[in-house]
Amino acid sequence: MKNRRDFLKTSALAAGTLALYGIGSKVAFASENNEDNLFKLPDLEYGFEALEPYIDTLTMEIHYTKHHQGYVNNLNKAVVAEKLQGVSLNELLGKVSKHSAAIRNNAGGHYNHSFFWKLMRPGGSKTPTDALAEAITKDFSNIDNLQKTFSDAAKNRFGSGWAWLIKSTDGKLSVTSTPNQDNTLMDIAEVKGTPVLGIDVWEHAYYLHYQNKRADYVSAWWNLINWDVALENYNS
Ligand code: MN3
Repeated sequence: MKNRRDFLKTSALAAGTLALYGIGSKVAFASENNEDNLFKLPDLEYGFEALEPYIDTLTMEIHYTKHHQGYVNNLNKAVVAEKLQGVSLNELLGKVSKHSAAIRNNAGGHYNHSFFWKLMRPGGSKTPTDALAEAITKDFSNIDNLQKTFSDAAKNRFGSGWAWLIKSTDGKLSVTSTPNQDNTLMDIAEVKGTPVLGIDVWEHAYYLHYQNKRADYVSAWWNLINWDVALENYNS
């Protein structure tokens, strides 16, 4: 999924290309939309088996091909029904209170899962770096303290939802959680901010392998974090 900066860069490039070829300047852009102005499932940058033993192959396959695809399909149905084609995902989230529950649940589901796949990589990476490392030290003293605070939020989220590490507009890091497929970019979120880390704690994310042991899944998940992506999120 592209961040806003990439989007603007890509748009400028594409607009330049179109002008270059005399195709005209009026172009409908939408960051994650395809040419039909509908959303699509992003490519997974690793295989379903790649996150073993922390997340099992079958869970990954079902989670990506059924759950995430389902959010994309239902988001597109809602976008067409509500004549919102061409509105970007971030715009939908930022004004989600103006739209239907179908938009809230499925725009959230599409954003959250796209974010989640990208944040993980086989073998993870050892530690946060650069500005993110400094911010963690400033706001949590150390990584262990962040890990504990975040993991507690993930374990204590009642029912289905997500736990987040977010950056607020003043640059401060904090941990929060949201129910269902809500996230901290939504105008209805109690605590708002840019997601830096996020974990899916719906049972579909872990039940086949961990059954009721959500805490074991949360603790294993730290082995998968791509801290380069977390840094990009922090800097976005
Ligand atoms: Mn999920």
